Amino acid sequence: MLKVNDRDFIDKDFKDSYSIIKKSQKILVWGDEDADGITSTIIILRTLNTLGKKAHYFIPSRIKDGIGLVERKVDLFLKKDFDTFITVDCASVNYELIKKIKLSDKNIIVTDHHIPYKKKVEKVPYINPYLLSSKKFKNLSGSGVSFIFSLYLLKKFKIVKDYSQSFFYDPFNISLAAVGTKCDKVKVDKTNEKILKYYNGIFYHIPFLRELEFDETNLCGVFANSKTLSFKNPLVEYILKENYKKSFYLFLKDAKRKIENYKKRIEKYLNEIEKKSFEKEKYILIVKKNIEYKYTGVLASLLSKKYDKPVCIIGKKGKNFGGECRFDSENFNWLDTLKLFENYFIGFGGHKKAAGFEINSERIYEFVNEFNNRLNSSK
Ligand SMILES: [Mn+2]
Repeated sequence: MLKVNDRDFIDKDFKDSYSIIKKSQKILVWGDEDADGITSTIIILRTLNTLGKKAHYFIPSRIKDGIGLVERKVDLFLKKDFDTFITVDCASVNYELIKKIKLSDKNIIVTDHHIPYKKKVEKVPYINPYLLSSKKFKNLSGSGVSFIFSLYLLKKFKIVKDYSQSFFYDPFNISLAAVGTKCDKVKVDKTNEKILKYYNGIFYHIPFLRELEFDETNLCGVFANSKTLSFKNPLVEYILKENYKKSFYLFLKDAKRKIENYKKRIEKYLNEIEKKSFEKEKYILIVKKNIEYKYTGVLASLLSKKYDKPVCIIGKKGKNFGGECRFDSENFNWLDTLKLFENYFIGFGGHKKAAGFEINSERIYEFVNEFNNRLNSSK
């Protein structure tokens, strides 16, 4: 069991969150479309339900809306009768939209584990390990943050007497926190170790996962690939309603099959690509016209780790081609590197470690030549 005490919740943000939730009539939980985002959403919804609070959720579609608070959807929800937003696993960096929500006379509580780069917005509680005092919370995933927040709330609302009762109050929530922790691949420190102990519980709470012989990889895959469709997220819907009927079984079966196919595809492409040797190159740039764009990021990431070099893979993207470039190193910047070639691109963007571009098929070989001339032929 994870042992916490009042000192772990000493920051004013906890108390302020409590006051906000206490007077809230209708809450919107704003999640994130990945494994710890989805599990966080369910954890907070279950907790609010225990507290007797009316709550709904929204998980933006990463493809259609983006990540975190996104203006179009914020505007839409500001028109509805929610008086409080609670973000989970996101929004630490959405300063302007947080201000917008505050200006509309609504409350917002940010719960997240991503690094904030500026000062917090005034009068907004942030439950974020980077901003909290307790060192125990340092490496929590988004779902870990939601879970410790729920430990606090259950005691504060006097649903339980102490934190150990809080911990075991909703065993499903511990398992969900463990799934998010595992799938988000956060550092396994003492706190996370204690949460991860309850990982196997998920197979008891959702017996279909056991029947369908899910393992860690495809379990994380299913939680990370539950896509929002017309404001609903299938996995959240099934789990929250504890609707363990045939349709849920079929949903899981289909999701597992898709993930396994994806994995097979990736392995096949890696085999094809690695027929060539990359020992000499400083930068690896590969054009694979038969590979669909959606695989290029994962492939580039796997290869860059394996060869410890910057890697870019170009694949088919609609009627054009798209490249995804990866390298996890502090001394390298893919975005700056791509800027050198921007004349070749229809568009490009990203950040240091991951960037991408779109290119017209006629220009690919010109680009590849110049890329190799400038970056791979020297010495
Ligand atoms: Mn997340």
